[in-house]
Amino acid sequence: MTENAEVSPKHPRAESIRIRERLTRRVDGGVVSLAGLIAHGRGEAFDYILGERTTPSAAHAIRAAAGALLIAERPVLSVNGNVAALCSRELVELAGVTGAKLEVNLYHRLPGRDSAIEKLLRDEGVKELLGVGEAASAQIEEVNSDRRRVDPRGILIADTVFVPLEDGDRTEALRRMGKTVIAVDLNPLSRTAQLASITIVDNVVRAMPLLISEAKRLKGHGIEELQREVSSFNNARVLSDAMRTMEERLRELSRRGVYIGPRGNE
Ligand code: PTJ
Repeated sequence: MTENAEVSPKHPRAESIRIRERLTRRVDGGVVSLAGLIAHGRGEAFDYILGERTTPSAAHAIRAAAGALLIAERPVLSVNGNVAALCSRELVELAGVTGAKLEVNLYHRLPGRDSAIEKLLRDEGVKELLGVGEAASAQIEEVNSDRRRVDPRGILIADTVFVPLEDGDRTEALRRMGKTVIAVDLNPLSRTAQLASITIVDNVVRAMPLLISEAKRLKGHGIEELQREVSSFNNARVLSDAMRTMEERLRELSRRGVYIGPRGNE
């Protein structure tokens, strides 16, 4: 059994511990893989350096991502174990606002994981869910993991795919297939971050609610305006901004020798 402790609201890092517990509590049922816990730890480390807040350049990427989802003809939100555990409600809401389909797509497709994730999403009210069981019957040959198994009604024919917390292989393959790929990744150096069309360098827990409100706000805007916003987006610049923020913060923190987070010294 995975153990979960009471988190005191007075703990200076209560929010971070609560997020961890949302993941660890989902290991036993198979939603989150053990590799998912490692991936989260890596993300946390980058989040410390970033300052645990949404930077202006991440907000810019979120705006472009919302626009790209709204102008897409066949958008799909790809769901893995970590995002199901952390943001299933937000995924269902984002799908509703943008008209995107939801598809379960797993790096480790162990027996029962897809249906455990399905249950979480059904509990949040999702009606149509792709990629569960035999429905993941198509293959993207270039992908060297279970992620190659996709739904022929979803990722295979999508023009835009949202891939929060992804590994580089599939991002590369999807780009080669001519799709727009939107990633959320706290590590601006990862292959996914580098290869995606739009990379949101932010914690998925902070980015999802912002993405939903941007999509709601932009929904009333004209398609040409959205297309202009998306086509003028420069992903290399956003990645440079994220690295510069980290560099400047580390320089400042190393001068003081203390950690300063969004709520001050912790
Ligand atoms: O559920 P599965 O089987 O599909 O597997 C999911 C994981 C995440 C294990 C799988 O996609 C994987 O192995 O991913 P990687 O290659 O470890 O990459 C995950 C990336 O997400 C890393 O660059 C982390 O820095 C980043 N990351 C982790 N947690 C967060 C994050 N980015 C944003 N928000 C987070 N909370």
